[in-house]
Amino acid sequence: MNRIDDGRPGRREAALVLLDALESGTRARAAAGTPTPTCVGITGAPGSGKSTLLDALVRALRRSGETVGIVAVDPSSRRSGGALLGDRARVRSGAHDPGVFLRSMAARDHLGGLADATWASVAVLAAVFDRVFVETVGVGQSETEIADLADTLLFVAQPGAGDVLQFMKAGVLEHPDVFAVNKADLGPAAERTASELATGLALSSRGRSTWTPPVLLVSAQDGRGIDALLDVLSAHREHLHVSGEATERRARGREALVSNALERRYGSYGVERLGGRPAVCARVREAPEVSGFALVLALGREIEAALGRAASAADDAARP
Ligand SMILES: Nc1nc2c(ncn2[C@@H]2O[C@H](COP(=O)(O)OP(=O)(O)OP(=O)(O)O)[C@@H](O)[C@H]2O)c(=O)[nH]1
Ligand SMILES: [Mg+2]
Repeated sequence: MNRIDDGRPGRREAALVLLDALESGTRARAAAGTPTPTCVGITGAPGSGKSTLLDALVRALRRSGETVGIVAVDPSSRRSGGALLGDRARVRSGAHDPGVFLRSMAARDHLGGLADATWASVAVLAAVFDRVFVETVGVGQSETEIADLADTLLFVAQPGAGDVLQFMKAGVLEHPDVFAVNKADLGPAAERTASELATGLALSSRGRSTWTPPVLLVSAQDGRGIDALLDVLSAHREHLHVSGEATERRARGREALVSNALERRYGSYGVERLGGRPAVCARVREAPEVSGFALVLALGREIEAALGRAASAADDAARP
């Protein structure tokens, strides 16, 4: 993780090579029939209880002997380091347990590269732990990026979070596979929010999946609904495999991750050198056996070569 976090020029390639090796290892395990971890993304408004809920899930998973890797992403940097440490304290179960690893990441530590850093961290954790979770505050861009990365997206709402129309306008109903209304211990307000969410979901159109996102009432505080939530997460994992959606979803996610990474590195001008985003996505689709990280490296080299040619052509043109 230290190596992939090393942002110095020249180190990025070494990091991508390492990540490629990790991803290839994970893929080889999958090919040999060894179960590989699915990545569950957790989003929701600040304070909805994502970290507390994750802590409850982790404790339940540890009781059944599963190891857990967690990436906690704070895209807004709106909190101080102290608050991030508070976050760490809330996911308490990992403190003295080698079966749990938590990595907190703030935007200010990864200028321009939080999404890349998250992708990389997930690849590292997936090579080591049975389960991988990514927690991120549900604000704008980070949410769609987590949807590209996660196999299952869990949205955490809290009582009084809003009505049908607000949920629909905020776009929170589009991506998540599972909805949990947390703080059910607070009473009937939680049930009202759950039914608003369910109504909103029934009204919204959601792609071609045959999966109907369930809405659960849970309490991270008193533990109600936690086992049911774990069952639903397993059921979604099962659904992805049985329906074949796992492959399609990972393929689409990979296209987005690679294109986004290239765009951040070389700008849309750079990506245009390869024919633009659709062309890049097609290249990614044509190489399912190559890791996303290796593709970023290879396509990045092509862009650099094209940019170099453009630069020397401009030099030639400028010559008297
Ligand atoms: N009553 C009640 N309070 C809860 C429950 N779960 C979390 N809380 C409280 O809600 C507050 C926010 O919890 P967090 O877990 O930090 O929420 P979060 O969504 O991770 O917040 P950010 O990371 O800041 O976005 C804390 O004070 C928790 O103690 C619950 O099930 N019931
Ligand atoms: Mg949190």
